[in-house]
Amino acid sequence: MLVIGERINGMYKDVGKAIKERDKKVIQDLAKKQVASGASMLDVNVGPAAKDAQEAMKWLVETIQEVVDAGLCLDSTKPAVIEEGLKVVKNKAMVNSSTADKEKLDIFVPMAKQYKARLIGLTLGKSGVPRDRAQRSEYAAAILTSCVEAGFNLEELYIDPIVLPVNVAQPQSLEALEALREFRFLYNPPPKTVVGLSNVSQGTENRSLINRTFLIMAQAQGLDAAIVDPMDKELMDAMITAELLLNKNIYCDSYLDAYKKK
Ligand code: THG
Repeated sequence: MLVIGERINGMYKDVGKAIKERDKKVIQDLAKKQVASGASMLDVNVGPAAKDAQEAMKWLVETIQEVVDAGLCLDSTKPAVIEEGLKVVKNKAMVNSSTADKEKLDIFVPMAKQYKARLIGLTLGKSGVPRDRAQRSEYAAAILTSCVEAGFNLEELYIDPIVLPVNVAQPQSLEALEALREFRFLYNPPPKTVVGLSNVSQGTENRSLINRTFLIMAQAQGLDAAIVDPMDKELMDAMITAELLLNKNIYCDSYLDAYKKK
């Protein structure tokens, strides 16, 4: 599982405040803690409030890189904001994300290719969130077509079925899970997949329990990557145990510790 730490996102109050005040310590502590907890990439999102989003992205990337070597997953809907980050990323970069709209794909696919970055393709169209598993597969096929036509290395592509809060869109959790399975039949080799896990529990009472239960179900459908809070130890232990049971790691009594030392 490619673990992408979600915490450096202006959506979180502490991070939003740190970005506004250009307070490096808050950001660097979160970067170090997430990497120590098992994240191999860190999501970087300036949040909805940042006025100077491009400048804030550059500052975040440089601030994080002062303390960790993790890959960075640049999270914005705006191409200019992502590109500002791509220019300064030293290690592996990930473009998060393009929708399945042709106009967006025509910008983001060549951009990811130029910077040798991974790319997340959201199964989102102009009409907003996908209705069901079939519409998710239609959008996934459009993303795959664009990438193949542009000569983008499919090993670097991750398709996101869009996870929605279970408290407001309950049937969508199952639709997203089934879509993960259906994507495997769209292309050979099957495209990789990613989810933004914490979406599923937004506004609910049992956030951590709902997150880890959904993550394991998604893993059973072949999920390759997830944007998660790696500091949630129960979540990480459940994820590592699911990988063991899916025969992705070799068993030993200390398999939980062994995973984190990788
Ligand atoms: N797919 C992709 N990228 C994504 C998402 C996705 N990036 C953003 C998001 N979804 C994943 N990251 C988060 C980060 C935080 C929360 C949810 C998803 C979250 N935050 C608290 C909340 O809103 O309740 C903030 C609480 C606080 O202020 O402290 O839940 O789906 N490709």
